[in-house]
Amino acid sequence: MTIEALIFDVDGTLADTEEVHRQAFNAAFLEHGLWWNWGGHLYVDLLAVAGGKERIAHFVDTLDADAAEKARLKAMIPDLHRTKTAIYTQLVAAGRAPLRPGVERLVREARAAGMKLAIASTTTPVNVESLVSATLGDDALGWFAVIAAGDQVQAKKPAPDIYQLALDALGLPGSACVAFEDSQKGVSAAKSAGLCVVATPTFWSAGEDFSDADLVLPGLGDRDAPLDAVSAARVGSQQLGLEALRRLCDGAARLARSN
Ligand code: XBP
Ligand code: MG
Repeated sequence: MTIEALIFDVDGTLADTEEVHRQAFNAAFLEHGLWWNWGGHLYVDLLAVAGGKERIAHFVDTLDADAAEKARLKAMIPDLHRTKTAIYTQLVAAGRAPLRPGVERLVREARAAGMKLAIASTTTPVNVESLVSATLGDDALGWFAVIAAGDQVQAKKPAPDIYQLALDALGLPGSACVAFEDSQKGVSAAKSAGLCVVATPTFWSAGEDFSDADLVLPGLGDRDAPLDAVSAARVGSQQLGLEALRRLCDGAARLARSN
């Protein structure tokens, strides 16, 4: 398999951002006079719903309130989410969401090898821009040939739409690309779009089913955070590199053809 592009999910994959999102949601609720507070356990459940606006609407549906009150609360969502996004980007700009181990190394390796880079995320585009700028520098936004994010598609993950949008913009088939994801719904979206998928679960997604992924790792590994012994044995190195990716995805393609 010739890998033409690496396509990265953002939240949980480039960086472990969901705690920052959770804090931004709670701060926005307070700012709008809502005494809602999403604790960690509740947020793990709410993350089953992709998209911050959709997540708030789902939460409203769970409230013990009449239809008129739910309609009133849902009418607040656009303003609520704008406030949340403003708070989130401030927290990210302040360095609250560092890249996960191995992400910068692999991005730089792929660039040096002439591969294309893209992003396929459910989060709001300005969140992607703030995270990439804060962690890789302002020039790094130009490293990504395509940034497919948020409401650019109607159907969010696990629908494949955001990956298909990225593939169409890249002019590449899914079979020539590798996706990196942290959640079951993200793995499903990328597999449905025909990509080879590496999953790197976080605390927030640890309990999910990753059996559809072509490879599951605790992280991508780097000098300061090498892979554990079992993962390193599977990858053949202390960190996931382009050669291991090629072997992995060749194997995945052969398996897919034999089924
Ligand atoms: C994860 C999501 C996003 C974030 C919140 O996106 O589902 O909704 O949790 O961001 P990814 P917004 O596909 O990158 O894992 O409030 O901007 O939606
Ligand atoms: Mg994610």
